[in-house]
Amino acid sequence: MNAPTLTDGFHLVTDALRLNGIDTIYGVAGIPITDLARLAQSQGFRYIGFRHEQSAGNAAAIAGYLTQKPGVCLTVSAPGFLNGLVALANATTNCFPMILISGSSDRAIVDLQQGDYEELDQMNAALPYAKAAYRINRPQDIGIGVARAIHAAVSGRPGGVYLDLTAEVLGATLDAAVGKESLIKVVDPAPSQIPAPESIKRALDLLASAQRPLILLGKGAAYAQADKEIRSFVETTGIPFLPMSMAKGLLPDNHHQSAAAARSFAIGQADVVMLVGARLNWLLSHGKGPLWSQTTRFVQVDISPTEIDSNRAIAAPVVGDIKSAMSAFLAMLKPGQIRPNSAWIDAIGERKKVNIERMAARLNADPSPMNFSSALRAVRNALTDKPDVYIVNEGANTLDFGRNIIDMYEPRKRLDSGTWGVMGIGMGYAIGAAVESGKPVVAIEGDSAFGFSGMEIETICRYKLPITTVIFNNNGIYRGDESGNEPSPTGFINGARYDKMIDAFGGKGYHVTDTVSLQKAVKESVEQGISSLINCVIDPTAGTESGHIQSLNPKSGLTNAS
Ligand code: ADP
Ligand code: TZD
Ligand code: MG
Repeated sequence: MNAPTLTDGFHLVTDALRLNGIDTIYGVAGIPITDLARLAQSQGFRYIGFRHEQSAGNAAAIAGYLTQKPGVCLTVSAPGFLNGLVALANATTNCFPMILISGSSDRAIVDLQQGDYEELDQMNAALPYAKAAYRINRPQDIGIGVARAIHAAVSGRPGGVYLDLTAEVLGATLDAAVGKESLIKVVDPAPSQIPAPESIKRALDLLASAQRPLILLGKGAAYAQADKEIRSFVETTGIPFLPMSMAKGLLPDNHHQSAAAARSFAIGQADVVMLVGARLNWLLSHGKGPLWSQTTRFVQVDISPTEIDSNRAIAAPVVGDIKSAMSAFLAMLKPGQIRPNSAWIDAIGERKKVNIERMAARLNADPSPMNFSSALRAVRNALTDKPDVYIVNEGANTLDFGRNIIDMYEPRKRLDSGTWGVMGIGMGYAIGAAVESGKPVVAIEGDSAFGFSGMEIETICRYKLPITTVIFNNNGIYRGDESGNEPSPTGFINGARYDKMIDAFGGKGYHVTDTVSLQKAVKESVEQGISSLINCVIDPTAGTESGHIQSLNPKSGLTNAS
């Protein structure tokens, strides 16, 4: 009798991923997953090897956001896993679906804490930071483990899932036929969640009773890929809308119903606000304080029932997925049922005009050295005829000015520091966006922000990705004008030439000190689809501490601090 054909854990993992349509892996190789990465690549997976797991994880997370399929990050045990965990936690916080797969050491030794190579109880370390965490202990469970991870990542509110693969499981063999039988192709892992018709009616009635309604679109709305339905609801009702930063472009920023240039006014004066895939967290002042009126009533469309009433009372919760919810609104809406007061539309229009005029003076100035406004104007002008370019943006002032000045015209094109205001997502997000879309990316980076993932420019050059990284170099965190005997806590080397870094890897470096050269460099780099790094010199005194969120810095409790 012939011996049975065998398979092993490595093959079962790639088989299970491929069966579920996963074709890209972002990772850093090493014990015990090097052969898994090699095998995946030899089988036709796109394997993108990074210099640090956090960036690989960030790439996987943004891939999940852009595609609604979980992005996969592969790491080694303990330290590699922990490096990746930051990205997993960030993905969970931002509601992006991703799966962190890490190899782990011998369980028997780990559990008795006998000091194995890279020993750590990874599953339990991941649990508090992930939407779910699973460990696979037997090769015949790999199919189930992968299926559970996919369901957990994309169902309901998406998030990060940790999947632990012991070295033992990877190497273990199994009868190939038994192995094949054990695999699961998941069916409908992110099922439509149809909101109750009475919740739709309640919300429409509330909106119909409003004089001054406002729609607030968040990145959950962008993630939902309900672009047509959202636009149709906004345009049919005529309600002014405001995008949160990553929802910019869901409707174009130059849309006549956008209230972005009158944001505080619109939020403060609205009598009914409809939140669509946006949480009332710190980014919206928790719905409290001077920005908000205490009498405003809310509609909230969200897939997570426990989000409702988390910060303010929600008069009309609509729990369901946004695509189903917006379709249900459109189906139930009667012609002319919702009509914002024309005085409200006019007041927003007036306010927009005044604010845009006020901003124009600052935007059109040409100081030397450049400041944030003038440099961003140059980047914006380089991209006006290129709406399909992805924008990645992080930093403090670089982020705050960037959000306001760079207009977006297409959905899911703006990727930024997000819910945590985290630094370090830049190169990972840029690589993930370029790999998934094949489109050019412009990463607009504070010099500090860039430093967190800057080594990945080697990765960018190695894979010849069309990523233009623009470093807003003001010599430090927030600004760079402090001088003293020692380097200040926020200062960096003055006049650093970041552009020279990319020379080491064969990319193109630019050093620019004026808006004309900046605009030209961005345009050229994007049009040629090259990997480039633009060192953009910004006035070191131009930034403010903590950008627009200075108020979040704690103040000393000592009234007469000595
Ligand atoms: P922003 O930072 O842009 O305000 P948040 O990340 O705070 O956005 O909010 C996103 C919200 O969208 C989360 O509460 C999440 O539960 C919700 N969400 C994500 N995907 C969907 C979906 N497909 N349908 C409905 N709600 C969703
Ligand atoms: N570490 C991490 C992971 N995230 C953070 N948000 C911070 C530290 C604190 N931090 C900010 O909130 S913004 C910022 C840091 C270090 C950098 C700001 O400097 P920059 O941007 O050079 O990136 P600007 O343009 O100089 O303001
Ligand atoms: Mg800086």
